[in-house]
Amino acid sequence: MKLSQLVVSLALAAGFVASVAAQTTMKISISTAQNSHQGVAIDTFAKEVEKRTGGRYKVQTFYNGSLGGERESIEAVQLGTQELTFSSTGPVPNFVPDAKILDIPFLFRDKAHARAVLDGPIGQEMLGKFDSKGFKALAWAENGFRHMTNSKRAVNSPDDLKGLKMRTMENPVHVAAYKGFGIITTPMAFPEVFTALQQGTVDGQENPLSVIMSAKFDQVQKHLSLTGHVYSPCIFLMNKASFDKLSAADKTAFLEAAKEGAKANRARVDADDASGVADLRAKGMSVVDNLDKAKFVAALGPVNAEFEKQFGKANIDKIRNFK
Ligand code: EAX
Repeated sequence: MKLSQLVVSLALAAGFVASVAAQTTMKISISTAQNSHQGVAIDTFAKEVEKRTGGRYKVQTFYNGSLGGERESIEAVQLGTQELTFSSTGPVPNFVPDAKILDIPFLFRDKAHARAVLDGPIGQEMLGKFDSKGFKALAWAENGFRHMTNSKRAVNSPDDLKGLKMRTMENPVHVAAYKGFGIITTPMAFPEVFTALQQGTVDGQENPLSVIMSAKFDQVQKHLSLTGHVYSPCIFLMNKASFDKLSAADKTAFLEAAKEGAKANRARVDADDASGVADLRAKGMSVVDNLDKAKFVAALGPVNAEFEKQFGKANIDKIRNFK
Protein backbone atom coordinates (compact mmCIF):
# COMPACT_ATOMS: atom_id res chain seq x y z
CA MET A 1 0.00 0.00 0.00
CA LYS A 2 1.36 3.43 -0.91
CA LEU A 3 1.72 5.98 1.86
CA SER A 4 -0.97 8.18 0.32
CA GLN A 5 -3.39 5.24 0.27
CA LEU A 6 -2.56 4.41 3.86
CA VAL A 7 -3.28 7.99 4.92
CA VAL A 8 -6.61 7.89 3.11
CA SER A 9 -7.66 4.60 4.69
CA LEU A 10 -6.63 5.75 8.15
CA ALA A 11 -8.60 8.94 7.69
CA LEU A 12 -11.62 6.94 6.54
CA ALA A 13 -11.34 4.60 9.51
CA ALA A 14 -11.08 7.52 11.92
CA GLY A 15 -14.10 9.15 10.28
CA PHE A 16 -16.03 5.91 10.58
CA VAL A 17 -15.29 5.57 14.29
CA ALA A 18 -16.23 9.20 14.83
CA SER A 19 -19.53 8.83 12.99
CA VAL A 20 -20.45 5.69 14.94
CA ALA A 21 -19.84 7.44 18.23
CA ALA A 22 -21.63 10.64 17.21
CA GLN A 23 -25.24 11.35 17.90
CA THR A 24 -27.65 11.21 14.99
CA THR A 25 -30.81 13.27 15.21
CA MET A 26 -33.96 12.27 13.37
CA LYS A 27 -37.35 13.91 13.04
CA ILE A 28 -40.81 12.48 13.67
CA SER A 29 -44.12 14.31 13.23
CA ILE A 30 -47.82 14.06 14.01
CA SER A 31 -50.78 16.18 12.98
CA THR A 32 -52.42 16.34 16.41
CA ALA A 33 -51.33 18.08 19.62
CA GLN A 34 -48.62 16.79 21.94
CA ASN A 35 -51.27 16.18 24.60
CA SER A 36 -52.95 13.43 22.62
CA HIS A 37 -52.82 9.69 21.92
CA GLN A 38 -50.46 10.49 19.02
CA GLY A 39 -48.26 12.74 21.15
CA VAL A 40 -47.93 9.93 23.69
CA ALA A 41 -46.97 7.58 20.84
CA ILE A 42 -44.08 9.66 19.49
CA ASP A 43 -42.89 10.92 22.90
CA THR A 44 -42.62 7.31 24.08
CA PHE A 45 -40.93 6.29 20.83
CA ALA A 46 -38.36 9.09 21.10
CA LYS A 47 -37.57 8.26 24.71
CA GLU A 48 -37.24 4.53 23.95
CA VAL A 49 -35.00 5.05 20.89
CA GLU A 50 -32.66 7.22 22.91
CA LYS A 51 -32.61 4.74 25.80
CA ARG A 52 -32.21 1.64 23.64
CA THR A 53 -29.39 3.10 21.53
CA GLY A 54 -27.47 4.49 24.48
CA GLY A 55 -28.21 8.03 23.30
CA ARG A 56 -26.60 7.57 19.88
CA TYR A 57 -29.95 8.30 18.24
CA LYS A 58 -32.10 11.22 19.21
CA VAL A 59 -35.60 11.70 17.84
CA GLN A 60 -36.93 15.24 17.61
CA THR A 61 -40.72 15.40 17.95
CA PHE A 62 -42.98 17.75 15.98
CA TYR A 63 -46.68 18.23 16.76
CA ASN A 64 -49.78 19.91 15.31
CA GLY A 65 -48.84 19.33 11.69
CA SER A 66 -45.99 21.83 12.07
CA LEU A 67 -44.01 19.87 9.44
CA GLY A 68 -47.11 19.47 7.23
CA GLY A 69 -50.27 17.38 7.14
CA GLU A 70 -50.20 13.60 7.11
CA ARG A 71 -49.97 13.23 3.32
CA GLU A 72 -47.13 15.75 3.13
CA SER A 73 -45.30 14.08 6.02
CA ILE A 74 -45.58 10.63 4.47
CA GLU A 75 -44.28 12.08 1.22
CA ALA A 76 -41.34 13.65 3.07
CA VAL A 77 -40.53 10.29 4.69
CA GLN A 78 -40.71 8.56 1.32
CA LEU A 79 -38.30 11.12 -0.16
CA GLY A 80 -36.08 11.02 2.93
CA THR A 81 -36.26 14.73 3.73
CA GLN A 82 -37.79 13.63 7.04
CA GLU A 83 -36.84 10.28 8.65
CA LEU A 84 -40.06 9.41 10.47
CA THR A 85 -43.73 10.17 10.82
CA PHE A 86 -46.65 8.81 12.79
CA SER A 87 -49.83 8.97 10.77
CA SER A 88 -53.34 7.68 10.50
CA THR A 89 -53.89 5.43 7.49
CA GLY A 90 -56.03 8.20 5.96
CA PRO A 91 -53.63 9.23 3.18
CA VAL A 92 -51.67 5.94 3.14
CA PRO A 93 -53.53 4.33 0.18
CA ASN A 94 -52.07 7.07 -2.04
CA PHE A 95 -48.68 5.45 -1.34
CA VAL A 96 -49.50 1.81 -0.51
CA PRO A 97 -52.82 0.91 -2.19
CA ASP A 98 -53.02 -2.46 -0.38
CA ALA A 99 -53.63 -0.66 2.91
CA LYS A 100 -57.02 0.55 1.66
CA ILE A 101 -58.81 -2.52 2.94
CA LEU A 102 -58.18 -1.53 6.57
CA ASP A 103 -60.31 1.60 6.22
CA ILE A 104 -63.53 -0.18 5.26
CA PRO A 105 -66.41 0.87 7.55
CA PHE A 106 -67.75 -1.62 10.09
CA LEU A 107 -64.86 -3.99 9.33
CA PHE A 108 -63.80 -4.44 12.96
CA ARG A 109 -66.12 -5.38 15.84
CA ASP A 110 -64.14 -3.54 18.49
CA LYS A 111 -60.63 -2.34 19.35
CA ALA A 112 -59.54 -5.78 20.59
CA HIS A 113 -60.47 -7.24 17.18
CA ALA A 114 -58.63 -4.49 15.28
CA ARG A 115 -55.51 -4.75 17.44
CA ALA A 116 -55.44 -8.54 17.08
CA VAL A 117 -55.65 -8.28 13.28
CA LEU A 118 -52.96 -5.60 13.07
CA ASP A 119 -50.58 -7.40 15.44
CA GLY A 120 -51.32 -10.79 13.83
CA PRO A 121 -50.28 -12.23 10.46
CA ILE A 122 -52.58 -10.01 8.36
CA GLY A 123 -51.28 -6.79 9.86
CA GLN A 124 -47.67 -7.90 9.87
CA GLU A 125 -47.84 -8.93 6.21
CA MET A 126 -49.32 -5.51 5.45
CA LEU A 127 -46.36 -3.80 7.14
CA GLY A 128 -44.11 -5.60 4.66
CA LYS A 129 -45.95 -4.00 1.71
CA PHE A 130 -44.43 -0.64 2.60
CA ASP A 131 -40.87 -1.84 1.86
CA SER A 132 -41.06 -1.53 -1.92
CA LYS A 133 -42.50 2.00 -1.65
CA GLY A 134 -39.54 3.50 0.16
CA PHE A 135 -40.78 2.98 3.72
CA LYS A 136 -40.00 0.80 6.67
CA ALA A 137 -43.30 0.43 8.54
CA LEU A 138 -42.21 -0.08 12.15
CA ALA A 139 -45.50 -0.84 13.89
CA TRP A 140 -49.24 -0.36 13.91
CA ALA A 141 -50.84 1.87 16.50
CA GLU A 142 -54.23 3.57 16.40
CA ASN A 143 -56.51 6.57 16.24
CA GLY A 144 -59.51 4.49 17.31
CA PHE A 145 -63.13 4.28 16.22
CA ARG A 146 -64.36 7.36 14.40
CA HIS A 147 -67.57 9.21 15.24
CA MET A 148 -69.50 11.94 13.44
CA THR A 149 -69.72 15.54 14.64
CA ASN A 150 -71.51 18.48 13.04
CA SER A 151 -72.90 21.92 13.74
CA LYS A 152 -76.34 21.44 12.18
CA ARG A 153 -78.34 18.67 13.84
CA ALA A 154 -78.38 15.61 16.05
CA VAL A 155 -77.61 12.49 14.01
CA ASN A 156 -79.78 9.63 15.26
CA SER A 157 -80.22 7.67 12.06
CA PRO A 158 -78.38 7.48 8.74
CA ASP A 159 -81.05 9.69 7.15
CA ASP A 160 -79.87 12.55 9.35
CA LEU A 161 -76.51 12.43 7.55
CA LYS A 162 -78.04 13.15 4.13
CA GLY A 163 -76.92 16.49 2.76
CA LEU A 164 -74.44 17.27 5.54
CA LYS A 165 -71.23 18.75 4.19
CA MET A 166 -68.44 16.91 5.94
CA ARG A 167 -64.69 17.08 5.88
CA THR A 168 -63.23 13.63 5.23
CA MET A 169 -59.67 12.35 5.20
CA GLU A 170 -57.95 12.12 1.83
CA ASN A 171 -58.91 8.46 1.68
CA PRO A 172 -60.82 6.94 -1.26
CA VAL A 173 -62.55 4.26 0.85
CA HIS A 174 -63.87 6.83 3.32
CA VAL A 175 -65.03 9.13 0.55
CA ALA A 176 -66.93 6.31 -1.21
CA ALA A 177 -68.52 5.13 2.04
CA TYR A 178 -69.60 8.55 3.25
CA LYS A 179 -71.11 9.31 -0.14
CA GLY A 180 -73.08 6.11 0.45
CA PHE A 181 -74.56 7.80 3.54
CA GLY A 182 -75.59 10.76 1.38
CA ILE A 183 -72.90 13.01 2.88
CA ILE A 184 -71.39 15.76 0.74
CA THR A 185 -67.72 14.88 1.11
CA THR A 186 -64.89 17.42 1.26
CA PRO A 187 -61.46 15.76 1.57
CA MET A 188 -59.06 18.02 3.45
CA ALA A 189 -55.79 17.76 5.37
CA PHE A 190 -56.21 17.68 9.14
CA PRO A 191 -54.42 20.97 9.98
CA GLU A 192 -57.11 22.84 8.01
CA VAL A 193 -60.10 21.20 9.70
CA PHE A 194 -60.57 23.40 12.78
CA THR A 195 -60.73 26.59 10.72
CA ALA A 196 -63.00 24.96 8.13
CA LEU A 197 -65.43 23.99 10.91
CA GLN A 198 -65.16 27.39 12.55
CA GLN A 199 -65.83 29.27 9.33
CA GLY A 200 -68.61 26.93 8.27
CA THR A 201 -66.83 25.80 5.09
CA VAL A 202 -68.03 22.35 6.18
CA ASP A 203 -70.81 21.36 8.61
CA GLY A 204 -68.98 18.50 10.20
CA GLN A 205 -66.18 16.00 10.37
CA GLU A 206 -65.57 12.55 11.81
CA ASN A 207 -62.80 11.44 14.14
CA PRO A 208 -62.23 9.37 17.27
CA LEU A 209 -62.91 10.92 20.71
CA SER A 210 -59.13 11.19 21.20
CA VAL A 211 -58.84 13.49 18.19
CA ILE A 212 -62.07 15.42 18.86
CA MET A 213 -60.83 16.22 22.37
CA SER A 214 -57.21 17.02 21.57
CA ALA A 215 -58.20 19.19 18.59
CA LYS A 216 -60.87 20.95 20.71
CA PHE A 217 -63.53 20.40 18.05
CA ASP A 218 -66.11 20.86 20.83
CA GLN A 219 -65.44 24.59 20.43
CA VAL A 220 -66.76 24.55 16.87
CA GLN A 221 -69.16 21.55 16.78
CA LYS A 222 -72.42 21.11 18.68
CA HIS A 223 -73.44 17.55 17.86
CA LEU A 224 -71.60 14.29 18.37
CA SER A 225 -73.01 10.87 17.45
CA LEU A 226 -71.19 7.73 18.52
CA THR A 227 -71.43 6.12 15.11
CA GLY A 228 -68.12 4.20 15.46
CA HIS A 229 -68.48 3.80 11.70
CA VAL A 230 -64.86 2.99 11.00
CA TYR A 231 -61.74 1.97 12.88
CA SER A 232 -58.81 4.25 12.14
CA PRO A 233 -55.36 2.62 12.40
CA CYS A 234 -52.16 4.62 12.82
CA ILE A 235 -48.70 3.61 11.74
CA PHE A 236 -45.06 4.44 12.53
CA LEU A 237 -43.33 5.04 9.19
CA MET A 238 -39.61 5.43 8.64
CA ASN A 239 -37.64 6.22 5.50
CA LYS A 240 -36.44 2.85 4.19
CA ALA A 241 -32.85 3.96 3.46
CA SER A 242 -32.52 5.52 6.94
CA PHE A 243 -33.70 2.26 8.50
CA ASP A 244 -31.44 0.11 6.30
CA LYS A 245 -28.42 2.12 7.41
CA LEU A 246 -28.94 1.11 11.05
CA SER A 247 -26.95 -1.73 12.59
CA ALA A 248 -28.91 -4.92 13.34
CA ALA A 249 -29.08 -4.03 17.04
CA ASP A 250 -30.27 -0.49 16.31
CA LYS A 251 -32.93 -1.82 13.92
CA THR A 252 -34.27 -3.90 16.79
CA ALA A 253 -34.11 -0.85 19.07
CA PHE A 254 -36.23 1.20 16.64
CA LEU A 255 -38.75 -1.63 16.15
CA GLU A 256 -39.08 -2.18 19.90
CA ALA A 257 -39.37 1.55 20.54
CA ALA A 258 -42.25 1.71 18.05
CA LYS A 259 -43.96 -1.19 19.83
CA GLU A 260 -43.64 0.67 23.15
CA GLY A 261 -45.03 3.78 21.48
CA ALA A 262 -48.00 1.78 20.18
CA LYS A 263 -48.66 0.34 23.62
CA ALA A 264 -48.73 3.79 25.23
CA ASN A 265 -50.86 5.10 22.36
CA ARG A 266 -53.49 2.37 22.71
CA ALA A 267 -53.67 2.83 26.48
CA ARG A 268 -54.32 6.54 25.95
CA VAL A 269 -57.04 5.81 23.35
CA ASP A 270 -58.71 3.50 25.90
CA ALA A 271 -58.54 6.23 28.54
CA ASP A 272 -59.90 8.85 26.12
CA ASP A 273 -62.73 6.54 25.05
CA ALA A 274 -63.61 6.00 28.72
CA SER A 275 -63.67 9.70 29.63
CA GLY A 276 -64.50 11.31 26.27
CA VAL A 277 -68.27 11.46 26.26
CA ALA A 278 -68.53 12.95 29.76
CA ASP A 279 -65.69 15.36 28.96
CA LEU A 280 -67.25 16.56 25.71
CA ARG A 281 -70.73 16.85 27.27
CA ALA A 282 -69.23 18.96 30.03
CA LYS A 283 -67.77 21.20 27.32
CA GLY A 284 -71.22 21.70 25.84
CA MET A 285 -71.53 19.08 23.12
CA SER A 286 -74.81 17.30 22.69
CA VAL A 287 -74.04 13.58 22.39
CA VAL A 288 -76.14 10.80 20.85
CA ASP A 289 -74.77 7.63 22.46
CA ASN A 290 -77.62 5.20 21.88
CA LEU A 291 -78.05 5.02 18.12
CA ASP A 292 -79.08 1.89 16.29
CA LYS A 293 -75.83 0.84 14.60
CA ALA A 294 -77.51 -1.82 12.48
CA LYS A 295 -79.28 0.95 10.54
CA PHE A 296 -75.95 2.57 9.69
CA VAL A 297 -74.51 -0.77 8.62
CA ALA A 298 -77.57 -1.39 6.44
CA ALA A 299 -77.29 2.05 4.82
CA LEU A 300 -73.85 1.07 3.54
CA GLY A 301 -75.10 -2.19 1.99
CA PRO A 302 -74.59 -1.09 -1.64
CA VAL A 303 -71.18 0.47 -0.89
CA ASN A 304 -70.07 -2.67 0.89
CA ALA A 305 -71.08 -4.78 -2.10
CA GLU A 306 -68.81 -2.49 -4.14
CA PHE A 307 -65.95 -2.98 -1.66
CA GLU A 308 -66.40 -6.76 -1.79
CA LYS A 309 -65.99 -6.62 -5.54
CA GLN A 310 -62.99 -4.31 -5.33
CA PHE A 311 -61.07 -6.03 -2.51
CA GLY A 312 -62.38 -9.59 -2.80
CA LYS A 313 -65.00 -10.84 -0.35
CA ALA A 314 -62.62 -13.54 0.90
CA ASN A 315 -60.01 -10.92 1.84
CA ILE A 316 -62.56 -8.84 3.73
CA ASP A 317 -64.01 -11.91 5.46
CA LYS A 318 -60.54 -12.99 6.52
CA ILE A 319 -60.29 -9.76 8.52
CA ARG A 320 -63.95 -9.76 9.67
CA ASN A 321 -63.76 -13.31 10.98
CA PHE A 322 -60.29 -13.10 12.50
CA LYS A 323 -60.24 -14.57 16.00
O1 EAX B 1 -54.50 11.36 12.60
O2 EAX B 1 -57.04 13.46 9.45
C1 EAX B 1 -57.66 12.93 10.38
O3 EAX B 1 -58.85 13.10 10.57
C2 EAX B 1 -56.90 12.07 11.32
O4 EAX B 1 -57.75 11.27 12.04
C3 EAX B 1 -56.14 12.99 12.22
O5 EAX B 1 -55.23 13.67 11.46
C4 EAX B 1 -55.37 12.27 13.24
